[in-house]
Amino acid sequence: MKLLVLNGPNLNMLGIREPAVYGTKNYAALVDFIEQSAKEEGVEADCFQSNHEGVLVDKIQEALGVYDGIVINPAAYTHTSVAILDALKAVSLPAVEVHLSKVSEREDFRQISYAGLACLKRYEGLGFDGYREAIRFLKAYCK
Ligand code: CA2
Repeated sequence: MKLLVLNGPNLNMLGIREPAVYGTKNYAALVDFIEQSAKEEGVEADCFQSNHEGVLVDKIQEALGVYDGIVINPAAYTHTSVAILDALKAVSLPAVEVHLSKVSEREDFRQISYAGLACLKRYEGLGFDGYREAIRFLKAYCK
């Protein structure tokens, strides 16, 4: 089983600013954590991060026929991107939304999730652990 793990804009800045919201560990540590979690679950996972909406859309489209599922933290594009929603719908792969912070308890403008409309499940506020939960969920779902 092969999963694509997508991270959106500014997540490459993890550990550099806003440690109270996003933690102190950096993006490389997140990738290590995801790869380790996938290995423990006997799943293959490829991680990709971009600050660009269209690049994320391209990656989702290219996932068709290659991956069994998508774990996505669209970051700020969560709340704005109909293009990412449409891409997820277009490929129709099982997808899970992850957020490091507890988005549902944050600002009003973060309360809409377009990508979430095409996702089977959401993990929020669990920090890195949300990605492991998403991998576990997709492994069980795809059985
Ligand atoms: O909680 C999450 O994972 C978010 O997807 C993170 C996004 C935010 O726009 C979403 O509402 C919730 C922001 C990612 C920015 O990450 C930073 C990391 C370090 C310093 C500044 C931003």
